[in-house]
Amino acid sequence: MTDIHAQLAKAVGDTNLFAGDAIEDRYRTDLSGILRAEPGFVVRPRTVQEVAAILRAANAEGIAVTTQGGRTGTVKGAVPDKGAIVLSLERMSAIEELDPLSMTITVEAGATLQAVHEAAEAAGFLLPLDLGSRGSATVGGVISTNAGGLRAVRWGVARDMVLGLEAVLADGRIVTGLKKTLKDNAGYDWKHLMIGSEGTLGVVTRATLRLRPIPRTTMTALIATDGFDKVVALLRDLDIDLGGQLSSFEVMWQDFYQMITEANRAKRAPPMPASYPFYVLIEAMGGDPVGDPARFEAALAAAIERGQASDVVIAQSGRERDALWAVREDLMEPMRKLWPMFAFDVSVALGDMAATAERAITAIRGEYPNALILTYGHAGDGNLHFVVGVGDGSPAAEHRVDLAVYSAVAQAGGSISAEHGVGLTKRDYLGFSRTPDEIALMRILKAALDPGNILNPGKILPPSSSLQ
Ligand code: LAC
Ligand code: ZN
Repeated sequence: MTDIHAQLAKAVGDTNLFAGDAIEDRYRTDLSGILRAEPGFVVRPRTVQEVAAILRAANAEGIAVTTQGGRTGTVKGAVPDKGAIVLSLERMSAIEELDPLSMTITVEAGATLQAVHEAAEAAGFLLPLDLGSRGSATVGGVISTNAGGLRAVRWGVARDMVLGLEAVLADGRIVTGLKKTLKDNAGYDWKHLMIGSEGTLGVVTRATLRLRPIPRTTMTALIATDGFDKVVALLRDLDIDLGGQLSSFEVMWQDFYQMITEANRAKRAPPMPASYPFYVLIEAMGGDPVGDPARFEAALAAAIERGQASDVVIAQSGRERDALWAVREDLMEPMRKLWPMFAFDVSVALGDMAATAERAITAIRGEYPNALILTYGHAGDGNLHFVVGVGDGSPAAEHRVDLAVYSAVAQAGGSISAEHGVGLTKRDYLGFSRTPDEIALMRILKAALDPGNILNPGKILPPSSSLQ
């Protein structure tokens, strides 16, 4: 037994330490689906003290540690290096405290988003952060990527819901700051360094999250429009007309709508024809069961009146609501057609979104005339998704498509990652949306917090020998 093996065994016990062939495949990959990792060890701690012991040992021996949550990331951020230690937080999944007076919930990082939703709802509260992979994504994972998802237009991203954090530093020091208030200006707000750092600056072990009272009403509609300028106007006018209740504003390009409704036709009839250039799925949530639906209908009638909406379907039941959301979320079947595919989560200012999408799509088709491209996004957040299939999953093809998309994004001064993070997949493009000085500052932070470079090394920042 090597020294590190013995130290890890001492930290978590033999039953929660796996090495070599005893490592299950699920620890080797993420949603990007490329089975390539050969970690040296998997450890499954139960307590923050065990996490600290693991990091102390790894730091002393100079062995890389990749922390894993639900492994539903898409950028290889949770894919370990050869020989590295996988630190899986799956056994640290307790819902520790729900404080109904302060409207907060404190959980361990391995709890799934869905488990937190359910605990909050049982007590009459909503954790607004919601995304398609809610059943597998963990609190630690959504914090490490600063996930956004479907309701950011109203309640913000993960960063806006984290009030307090506990994290373990590279040297094993446990830093606990589980505050329950929004306002805390007592010096540097270190938790924001951890949020979105993809396991490169520390290991998040606990979080205190801000809850909201659960809304009494949910209104959902699908809207067709005949131009992106109408989409933009619709967002602005609905925000006002719905009195601040607009909680989702999801835009789908015609190709997306066609492909999804066609692929799922056996399961459900399309809610409206596929003949419109753009579709917007909106949801509003409020507190007045009588007034809210009436206001919602009036706002949509006004949108039709103004020519912003060409067609509208309003969900009349929970079942109809699910069917409308399925148009946006039931992507499994259509995505099979695109496989092997490349997925993007860029952001640009809303005013630049249509032109950026067009530029990226034109550039992709310039390389691959028959490319299948799904274009959609969380328009209210400036967040645009492309899923691209060119019939070739090779690194060379991926690079060509990446360049097409990221060049368009850079031209608009946007970001190469709106919500999924950088991981390994995008690190060579960091310079497309960050200046050399911004990247230099990131390196200073990384060196200060992880001088031995053991925390998820190689993720986010390209190796320092490269030009960026
Ligand atoms: C979505 C994921 C891909 O919004 O972020 O569908
Ligand atoms: Zn998304």
